[in-house]
Amino acid sequence: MKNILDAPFVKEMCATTANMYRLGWDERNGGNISYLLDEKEVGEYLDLDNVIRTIPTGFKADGLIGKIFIVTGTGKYFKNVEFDPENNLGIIRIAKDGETAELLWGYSDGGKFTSELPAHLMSHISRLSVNPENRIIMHCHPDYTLAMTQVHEMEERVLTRTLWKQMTESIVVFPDGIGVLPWMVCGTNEIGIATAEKMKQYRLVIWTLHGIYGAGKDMDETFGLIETVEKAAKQYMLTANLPKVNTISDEGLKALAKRFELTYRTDYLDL
Ligand code: 2HA
Ligand code: ZN
Repeated sequence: MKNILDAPFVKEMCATTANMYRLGWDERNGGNISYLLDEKEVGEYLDLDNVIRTIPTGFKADGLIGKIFIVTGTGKYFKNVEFDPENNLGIIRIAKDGETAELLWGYSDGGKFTSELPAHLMSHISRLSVNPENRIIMHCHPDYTLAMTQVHEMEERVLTRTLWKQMTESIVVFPDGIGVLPWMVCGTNEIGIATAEKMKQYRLVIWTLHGIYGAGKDMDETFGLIETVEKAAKQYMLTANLPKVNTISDEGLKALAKRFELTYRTDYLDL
């Protein structure tokens, strides 16, 4: 059996959480990531018949029975993951009943997965129904995105249009736009259901006065989505108090979509 600490997926979790922490996206225990793993690959590192303990998830995820995820731990700090992955991360498999997680590795101090597991697993189900390649759900609290939720209208079309017009890359990176939830209590099945509903049409969902969810096929795609929204939100916040002299027109956005052959939300343009 190979050493699990050498597994590419453990290394990716360590590198990504460290990156996110250093960008200021994950203060204290903020943020969480879940990563759908390939059973064969995990089997090279772990005995899949050895269940360390079982943990109720608090909801049913029948669409994910038998699926294996590596997930950040509840109460754990992203800044610490790279130094002690076995305590701060866990590998879980959704049991046959759909509502129990079988711990295969990690959470070594007796801990468990993120409190946002409902939002993560329900979002995985939504994204997998749209794109079977989806593997990652990522949540964090980036500053400018969060600041924008205090001062900008939180309506999907209006918010997406503002972010598309901040810089050329926006529509290229997130042509499908951004879903928005009003402020809600986090860590509940309710916010999980609402997030997953948005994830049927968006890869990005902003939680007003809380943070952002991103989904993608791999770490780079998912990280890149959030990074680009945060950059556009930064442009907005840096210029929000200044007179706007230049902006990208709807015709300009349409020309970008043509140039990059984007499938985009045409109903988000005024043409
Ligand atoms: O895991 O970010 O939303 C801590 C959080 C809760
Ligand atoms: Zn959060």
